[in-house]
Amino acid sequence: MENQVTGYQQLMLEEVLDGLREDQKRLPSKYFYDEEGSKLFERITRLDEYYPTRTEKAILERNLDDIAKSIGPEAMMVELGSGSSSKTRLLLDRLSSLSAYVPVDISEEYLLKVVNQLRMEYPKVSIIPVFADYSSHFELPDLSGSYRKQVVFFPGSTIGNFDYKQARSFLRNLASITDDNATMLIGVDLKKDKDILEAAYNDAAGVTAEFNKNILVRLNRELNANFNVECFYHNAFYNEEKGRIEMHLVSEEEQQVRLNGETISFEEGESIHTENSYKYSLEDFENLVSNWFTVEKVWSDESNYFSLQYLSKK
Ligand code: AVI
Repeated sequence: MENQVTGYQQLMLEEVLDGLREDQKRLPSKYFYDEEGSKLFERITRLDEYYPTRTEKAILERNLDDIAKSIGPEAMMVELGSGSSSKTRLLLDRLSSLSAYVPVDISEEYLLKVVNQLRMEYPKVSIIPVFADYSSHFELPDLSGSYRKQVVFFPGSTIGNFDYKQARSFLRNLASITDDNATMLIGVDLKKDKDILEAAYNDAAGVTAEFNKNILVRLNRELNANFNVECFYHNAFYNEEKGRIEMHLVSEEEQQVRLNGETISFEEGESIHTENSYKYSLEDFENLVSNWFTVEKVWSDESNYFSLQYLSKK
C-alpha cells in the first residue's frame, strides 16, 4: 500500500515537473480530482451555467427505453469514472437483467465506498470494481460466458479532456481490451455558441475558478510545493481554432515557486495551462472514432448542446 502511494506520487512529481518545465507551462488535468477537487467538480455539475451534466441526464432519461433496447439484455456494463452518479442509477434501474456492473476508477477508497452502497441497492447485480487509470492501459475482468455483450459507459464528455492523440490511444486501447461485439455509450459535448461555452467555465459564483486553483493547493500539500495560490487567477476561454475550452492559471506577478528542490519562475501574466475540454461536431466525433468504432445512434437535446452516442466495435 505504502509503495503504491509512493509510486503514484513519484509519477505525479515527474508529470508535474515535466509540465512546468515547458515553455507553455502545463499540468495534467487528472490531478484536479483530489477529495476537495472532486467535491468542487460536483458543485460545478449543479451550476446554472454548466449545462453538460443536466443536459446529458435529461437525454438519458428521455431516451432510456431506446437506449436499453440498443444495449439489450444480460449485458456487462463497464463504467469509466466514479460510478456514483444519478446517471449510473438510471441505467442500473432500467437494465434489470444486467449480468455485471464493472466500475473503473483510480481512487480505490472512493470506489469501494460507491461499490458498497451500490451492492446494497442492487443486490442482484454482480458488481466488480476495477482500480485503474483508464487513461492508460488497463484490463477488464474475464467474465466470459456470463453475459451477452459488453457496453462501456463513459458519460460526462470526459473524452473531451483528452487531446486528439490521447483520445485515439484511449479508443485504441478500449478496442483492444473489449470483445468483438462490444459497444459503448458515450457522452460527447457539442460545438456551440462561444458565449454559452465560455459561461460554463466562468461561472458567476467562482466555483470553476476555485476548482482550477485547487490543483495548486494539492501540489503544495502532496508535493511540498510553495505556490502562493492568491497570486494566480483563473482564465478560461474558447479556442475556436482548436475547438476546445482552455483553462489556465495566470500569474498575477513575477514570482518564483519551489518544488522538489527546483525553482520555477513565472513572468507577470504567464500562465499554466491546466485543462482542455474539446467540443465536437457529430462529424468530428465520427471521424475521431472511425478506426475502431461505428456510430450506431445519437441522442441529443433540442438545442443540440450535448449528445449521447451509441457506438459498436468495427
Ligand atoms: C470532467 N470534465 C468533462 C469537465 C469538463 O467540462 O471538461 C471538467 C471541468 N472543468 C471545468 N469545469 C468542468
